[in-house]
Amino acid sequence: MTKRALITGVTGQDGAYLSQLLLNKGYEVYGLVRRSSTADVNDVRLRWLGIAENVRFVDGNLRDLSGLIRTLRDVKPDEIYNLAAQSFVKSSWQQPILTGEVTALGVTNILEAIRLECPGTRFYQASSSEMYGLIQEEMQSETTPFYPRSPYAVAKLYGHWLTVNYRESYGIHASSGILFNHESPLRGIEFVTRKVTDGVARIKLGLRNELRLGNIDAKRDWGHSRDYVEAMWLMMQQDLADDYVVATGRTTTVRDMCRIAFEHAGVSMDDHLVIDPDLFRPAEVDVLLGNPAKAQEKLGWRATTTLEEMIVEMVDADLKRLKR
Ligand code: NDP
Ligand code: GDR
Repeated sequence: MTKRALITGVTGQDGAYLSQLLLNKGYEVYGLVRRSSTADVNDVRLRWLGIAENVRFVDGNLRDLSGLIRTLRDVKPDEIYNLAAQSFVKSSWQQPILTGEVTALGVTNILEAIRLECPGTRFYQASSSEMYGLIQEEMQSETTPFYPRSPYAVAKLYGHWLTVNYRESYGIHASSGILFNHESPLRGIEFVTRKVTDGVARIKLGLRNELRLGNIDAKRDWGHSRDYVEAMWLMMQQDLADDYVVATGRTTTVRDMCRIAFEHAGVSMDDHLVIDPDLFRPAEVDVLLGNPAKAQEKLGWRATTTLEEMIVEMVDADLKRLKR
């Protein structure tokens, strides 16, 4: 029988790659999209992958419980992937209440809709390495204590624990993927990797002269979104729901990530990179390094794309896009 998946956040980076993966596996893919005054769905990423026509859009918002209940009644999904969120950490200080309403309480809405309408549906929650924040252990695993450092991370921690709680309270097949940073040519322009690859491509083409960044000493464990959505799907295929860290096990400074992009484009980093104190955050997560041993052992998952390969792919995609 054809499986049916509902993805919230289908217009985002992960929503696009996950749609592609599920369509390739023969799923019927439904995507929750929020209405905007421009009539068209924001399907630019899905179009980039050539799959916009294959995703069935349903109107909805993570903040609207009754709409979610109606959607689940109509769609009757076998699997729900909750990727929707106010996902930009820096914005969460500017919009802490909105971040809480969507990124935290939105999880309650969708889990309540599942409990009331289709308790047999499997649920994936997009949790985040940001929950570790002020690091308690050198390598973070499923058992490392959390210490969130932004309104975003606090909201994600709520969503994570609610997922665990609905699993334990109601027996819902609800899994939480604690994903470390993952990027791609479809990454939003506000996130540091894409800001760098787009900026470097603009400098290379003579469209701009400088790239302004904040804290380039921060370290992140970066992987590719295409690899990470596979881990989401694998979690949903397990007999028992559980929580998994998804990471590469390698950490790199923003500075060194930047260097890969500049060197690939053949542009001098020293001549063009400017540090802007306004871009520093009120509280920083200095270093993240994930231990993916459990995902490797239980899901048979591992990251396949190196940081170098990914940054080169992103710079090339931005050069191509800008030349067009
Ligand atoms: P994006 O920011 O690219 O996508 C976010 C999505 O959420 C968009 O489709 C957006 O829709 C949607 N959305 C926002 N608010 C609402 C709302 N109120 N109702 C319905 N939809 C809404 O994020 P990513 O694809 O990068 O990440 C996917 C998820 O994984 C997010 O929850 C993120 O926090 C989490 N995560 C991401 C990591 C990463 O490194 N990428 C790492 C760990 C966790 P619209 O197009 O209308 O704005
Ligand atoms: P992050 O990603 O906050 O880790 O959250 P981001 O790319 O925004 O920042 C990574 C690190 O780079 C530093 N930095 C800058 N960041 C941005 N955006 N812009 C800059 O100019 C800049 N200069 C330095 C930041 O201070 C930070 O240390 C991402 C999101 O996808 C979350 O949704 C997800 O949960 C986590 O990854 C895991």
